[in-house]
Amino acid sequence: MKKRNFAKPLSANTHLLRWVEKMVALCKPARVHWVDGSKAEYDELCAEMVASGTFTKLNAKLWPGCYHARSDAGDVARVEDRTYICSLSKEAAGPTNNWVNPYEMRKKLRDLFSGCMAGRTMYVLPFSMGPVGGPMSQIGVQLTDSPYVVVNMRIMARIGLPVYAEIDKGEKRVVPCMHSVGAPLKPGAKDVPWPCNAEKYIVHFPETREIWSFGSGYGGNALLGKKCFALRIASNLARDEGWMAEHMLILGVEDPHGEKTYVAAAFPSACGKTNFAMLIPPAAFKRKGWKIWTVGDDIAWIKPDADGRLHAMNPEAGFFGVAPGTSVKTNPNAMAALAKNTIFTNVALTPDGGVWWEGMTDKPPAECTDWQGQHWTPEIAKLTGAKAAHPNSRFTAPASQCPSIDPDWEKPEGVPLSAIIFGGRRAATIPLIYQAFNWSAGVYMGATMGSEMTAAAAGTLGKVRRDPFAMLPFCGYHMGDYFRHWIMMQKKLTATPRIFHVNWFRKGADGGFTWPGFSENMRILKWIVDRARGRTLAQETPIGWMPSYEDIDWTGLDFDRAKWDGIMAFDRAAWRSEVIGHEELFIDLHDRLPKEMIYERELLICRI
Ligand code: TSX
Ligand code: MN
Repeated sequence: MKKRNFAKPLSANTHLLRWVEKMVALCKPARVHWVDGSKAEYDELCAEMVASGTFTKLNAKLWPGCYHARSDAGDVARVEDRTYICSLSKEAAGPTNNWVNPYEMRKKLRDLFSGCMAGRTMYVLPFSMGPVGGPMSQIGVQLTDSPYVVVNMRIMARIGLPVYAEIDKGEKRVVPCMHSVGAPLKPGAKDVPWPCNAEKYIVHFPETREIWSFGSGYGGNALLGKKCFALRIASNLARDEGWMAEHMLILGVEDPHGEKTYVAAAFPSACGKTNFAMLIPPAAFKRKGWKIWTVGDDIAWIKPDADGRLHAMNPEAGFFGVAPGTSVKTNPNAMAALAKNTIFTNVALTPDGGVWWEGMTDKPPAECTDWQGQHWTPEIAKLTGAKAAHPNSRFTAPASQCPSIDPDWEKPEGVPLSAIIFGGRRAATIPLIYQAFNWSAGVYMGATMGSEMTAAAAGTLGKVRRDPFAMLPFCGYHMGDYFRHWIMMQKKLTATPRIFHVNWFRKGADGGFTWPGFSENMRILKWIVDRARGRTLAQETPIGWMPSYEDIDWTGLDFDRAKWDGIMAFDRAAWRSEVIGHEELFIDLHDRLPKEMIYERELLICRI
C-alpha cells in the first residue's frame, strides 16, 4: 500500500494555508499532518498510539474496534477555573466567567505556544459541527499536537476531506482552534503516554471567534468542537444571529399514531441526561406503540425556520459520556452504542482485555487494573475506597451506533421542537413535573434552575447550586444578556415550545427517592407531549400547570396516590426560601438582568 504524504496541504484556501504557516512558525512542530478523516488514517493513528503506550487495544472478540487510554492523574476533567472568556470588555463576559484582558491574554498565549509542539506532529484537523454543508452547521479547524484528540474528534464531529471542500468554497467563516498539550519533546527524549502541562489555559475570544487551549488533552479542554465551540463560541454566534446554542439533549417521542414530537432538555451534571436521551419506555408503553428516538445527548443548536417554528439540531456526531453508572439496566442503548468502535478513557482494564467501571455490573470483576494502572480488587476497594474507574471516566462512541438514534438525527435543518424541559436534582421543594404558564415564566424557570451537590468534594452536601439553563460553565457572555436573548427569541416565533420542569430526585419521609425514574420517566414525558399537543388538561397552581394523578398513565406501575401527592406537593414555606435563592442569583447578575425576570419573580411571590 502506498503511504500518503500527510505533509501535503489538503486545502487551497489561502487564509487557512497562511494561518497554518503562521502557527507552525509559532509552535515549531517537527512535522505537519493534514488530517483527511479516513478510516485508514484513524487506524494508523490508533496503531501508533498503541505502539507509543497511549492506547491499549481491547480484546477484539469482546470489544471490536475499541481502545483504552489512561490520562495523566492531573488531567481528568474540564478545568473551569482555568477557562477564560476574553472579550474586549470584562462587562461583556459577566460575573460568571473568568476574564482577562485579551491583549494580555494574547501575550501570555504567545509565550505558552512558542515552541510548544517541538518534537511533535501538528495535526490540521478540519471539522464541521452539524452535517457538512448544512444550513445550521459551523466549521472549525483545530491545530493540535495530540493524536488522541484527532481520533476522538473523528467520532465526535464530521472531519476531514468533505470539510476542506466546504472551507475551499470560502462561503463560511472558519473558527480557528489552537490546541497543544503543552509538552514539547527534546530531541531524543522519550515521550510519556499522556503528555500534558500542569499549567492549563482554555481561552475563548468571542469577538474574533477564536479558541486557544493549552496544557490539557482531556475532554472538553481538548476536543474543541464540543464545549468551547458548540457552546461558548456558538452562544455568541447565536446571540448575534438570532438562534440558540444550548446545553440540551434532543429526543423524539413517537406516539401510538406514529406521530413524533421532539423535545429538548437541559439538566445540570449528574442528573442522567444521556440516560434520558436514550430512554426505553416501560413494557406497557411499548405495547401501546410508544417509542423514544435519540437525536442528541448534550448540545442543541436551535433556530427558527422561515415559518417561525423552532428547529433543533445536534451539532455532534458522537457521545462523550460518563462511564460510571452506565449499565444494561440504566441505559441499554448507551451500552449498545459503546459496544464497538469506542474509545474508553480512565475506565478500568479487565484481565480478559475488556473494560469495567463502577455500576457497569452488579458484581465487580475479581481483579482489574484501575484507571491509574494499579492492581484493583473489590477487597482493596473496601479497605481504601479506591475506584476502579475515575468518576469522570468516559466513552467516546459514534451516535450512529445507538439503537434508538432517530432516522432524522442528521437532518441539516434539524427537527421541529415542541417542548423544552428543565430539570435538577432536588431532594425537596421542586415537584416531579410542572409546566410554565408561558414563555417568560419558562425563561424564569430556566434561569433559576439548580441542583444539589451529591459529592461533598464539590461543595456543601445538599446545598442548591444555581445553574441557569445548565449553562453556567458554558455561556460565552454575560448570563444576564443570555436571559435577555431567551426573552427576545419569542418575538421571532409564531409558536413557542411549551416549557416544563422535572425533578426525578425528590425524596420522601423515608429519605429515599420516591420516583422510580429511568424508564418510568416515560409516563411524565407522555404528559409533556400530550400538553404540548393540547391533548390533556392540567391544574393551575402557584408555580405552574400540573397534572393530577388521573392525568398520568399508570399502566404497569404500582405508584399510589399518596406517593404522587408527596412528590407533587407544593410547599408554600419551602418556596419562600426558594425565591430568596433566586434573588441571590439575580443580585450577582443585577446590572444586566432583564426586567422580565424581576416581574416574573414578583408574580411568583404574589402567587405563593
Ligand atoms: O439517569 C437517571 N435518571 C434518568 C433516566 C432516564 N438516574 C441516574 C442518576 C444520574 C446519573 C436516576 N437516578 C434517575 C433517573 O430518572 N432517578 C434516580 C434516582 C433513583 C435511583 C435508584 C432507584 C430509583 C430512583 N431505584 C432502585 O435503584 C431500585
Ligand atoms: Mn454536557
